[in-house]
Amino acid sequence: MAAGRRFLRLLRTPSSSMAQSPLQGVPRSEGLHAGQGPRRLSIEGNIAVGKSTFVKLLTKRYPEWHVATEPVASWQNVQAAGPQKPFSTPNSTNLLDLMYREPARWSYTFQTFSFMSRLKIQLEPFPEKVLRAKKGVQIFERSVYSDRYIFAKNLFENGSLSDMEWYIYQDWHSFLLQEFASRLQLHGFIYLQAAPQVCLKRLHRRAREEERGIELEYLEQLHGQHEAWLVHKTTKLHSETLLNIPVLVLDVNDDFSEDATKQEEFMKKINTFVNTL
Ligand code: UDP
Ligand code: DCM
Ligand code: MG
Repeated sequence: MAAGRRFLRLLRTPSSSMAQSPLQGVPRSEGLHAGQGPRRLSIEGNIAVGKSTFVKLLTKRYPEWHVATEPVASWQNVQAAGPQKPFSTPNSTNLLDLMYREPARWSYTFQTFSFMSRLKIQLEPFPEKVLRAKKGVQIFERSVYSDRYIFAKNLFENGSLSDMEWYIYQDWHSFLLQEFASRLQLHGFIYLQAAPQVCLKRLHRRAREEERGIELEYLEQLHGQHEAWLVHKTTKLHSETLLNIPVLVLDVNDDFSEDATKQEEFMKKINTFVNTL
């Protein structure tokens, strides 16, 4: 089944309707930038844009930084006996696969699970090497914010989350983010930006089995969500703090994985960016 086509068919909110005041009715919250502790950044970007490839480069260049990769493997192997589908074993379920096969049934379940796995990672204490460093840096591959403002929001807009599910999701998401605000704080986003066509090409190159039905239209929807949130700043957010977190946009349309000059250019930009945070 073509997941992208299915998502698109269900689309009920035109993206132009997202052009609203980003903070309507939202309480002001305190800034996150006080203090001189480690700086925490998240790498954001569309599916298969090159985030994991990019964080590998960062790990090589900055071994003293701590990098937390996206826990996709745990979403592909949930320790619960589930519906017997391909890619699931008797004692585990591939939730990523279920979501792409039956988005209306499994998207809410997937989004709660992926959020919880992300929350646990973001709440972990700073590793020793980060605390020891003069300017410790922690990098996350995506964040609890992209879970909501990219994926869950998009799944609601294309009809894969019901009104009730989206309401409940936002309710607990806002509550938990408020409860854990100080421990979840991020100081910057690095947005890897590329055309959806480029992401599709890389998605095919990676050939992750569960994603084989994803079509260009779905990547276009997600691209629109990234642009609205991180570039145009038109996405309605739960807190002003989030709106004010600095964003570094890197154009990764050209392949960078084998291009040392390009990599050097990115590393310089990141170094400058981190030093301003
Ligand atoms: N890739 C590539 N050129 C690049 C960056 C990535 O060919 O400049 C490939 C990479 O080898 C992988 C696919 O694109 O096969 C998706 O990359 P990655 O898993 O890093 O993307 P993510 O989903 O983490 O953003
Ligand atoms: N994903 C999702 N919802 C989230 C986070 C991720 O649907 N909140 C999906 C998109 C990709 C996979 O999980 O199929 C993450 O892989 P990637 O790093 O390639 O984007
Ligand atoms: Mg990745």
